[in-house]
Amino acid sequence: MIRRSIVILLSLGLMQSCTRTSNIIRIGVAGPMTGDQSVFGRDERRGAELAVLEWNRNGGVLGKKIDVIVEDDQHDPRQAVAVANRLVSDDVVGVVGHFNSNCSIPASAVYHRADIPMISHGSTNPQLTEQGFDNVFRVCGRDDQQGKIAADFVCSNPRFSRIAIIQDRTTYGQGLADEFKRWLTGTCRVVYYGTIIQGDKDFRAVLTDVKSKAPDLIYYGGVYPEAGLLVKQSRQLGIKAVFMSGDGILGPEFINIAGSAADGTYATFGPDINSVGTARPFIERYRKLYGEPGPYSIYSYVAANILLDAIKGSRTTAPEQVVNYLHTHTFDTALGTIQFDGKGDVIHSPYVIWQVRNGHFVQQ
Ligand code: ABU
Repeated sequence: MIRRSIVILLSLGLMQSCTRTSNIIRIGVAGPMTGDQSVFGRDERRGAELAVLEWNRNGGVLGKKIDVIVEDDQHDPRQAVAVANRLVSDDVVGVVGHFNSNCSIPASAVYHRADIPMISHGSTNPQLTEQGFDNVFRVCGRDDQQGKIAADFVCSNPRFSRIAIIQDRTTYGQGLADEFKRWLTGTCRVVYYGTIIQGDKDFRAVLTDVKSKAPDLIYYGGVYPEAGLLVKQSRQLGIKAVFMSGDGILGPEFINIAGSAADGTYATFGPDINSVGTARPFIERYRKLYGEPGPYSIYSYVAANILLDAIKGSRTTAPEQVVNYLHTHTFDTALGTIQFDGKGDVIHSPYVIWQVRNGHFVQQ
């Protein structure tokens, strides 16, 4: 027993001394790199890798080269925990991600135990930053904010009073749908509330029920693979109701799946980065390397930059100092100035309304 403890202590000491003497600093990037949401994972990886490329061109951080370790959580909570444990053993100094709230939340407990800062670029469920973990941050907004913006938009339009709500039973989908429902006011009333299962392809049974309630608007809590099919199949069934959802459907994939049925769909998301002056250099460099940025590419780029800024500013990778730096400083980023509140949420998170017009998402 004593001998085993000595071996463990010796290996721990060796590991720490390796980290101290290594010329490399590792950061983790975790998200859905494969599977039906892999476009979000690809955008996340590209955004973070671009940030690291730029830092390395300028000499790295603390005089060390930065390496990115990319992990695939397949938007599966169990896989996310496994991935988080792997990143901890790989000795990363911080993590960008995860993307899906049902992955970020269980993974955050692993990073919290290991004392590693994580900055999610796209997990919007409020619970992520309500756990009291001081190492957890996000650069996107929250679903209680975007749910309210969506409900205010819908209920201020006299066209919409009969509301159907469908959600995909995930942490994100259910949370967003329920926040939207919570903020409905005035003449808006819910005539249908139902669920689908993520991964299913045929939603005609649910949509037939929806049709019988004659809604003016269908609000969906979920992500683009199912959202695209829901819109397409609702039009095939002759449903004329306007479709609306959240940040999980932004991007060309939703439109590719839904086809021309996508036109007129509303969604909530941050402002168009093409109108944000600070985003211009990012857009140019990203386009040169990868083509058009996806909706969350810049958020991942910003998360990686903030993490590295905090390491540089605190002159150490020691988690306590890095986390303290993140909580106490403002960051000039491609998305503008970002400051975190005590929970790790951004102090200013503007949500705006987008609509699909002629096959493209356009900010209203
Ligand atoms: N926020 C868009 C989808 C990712 C998530 O929060 O689950």
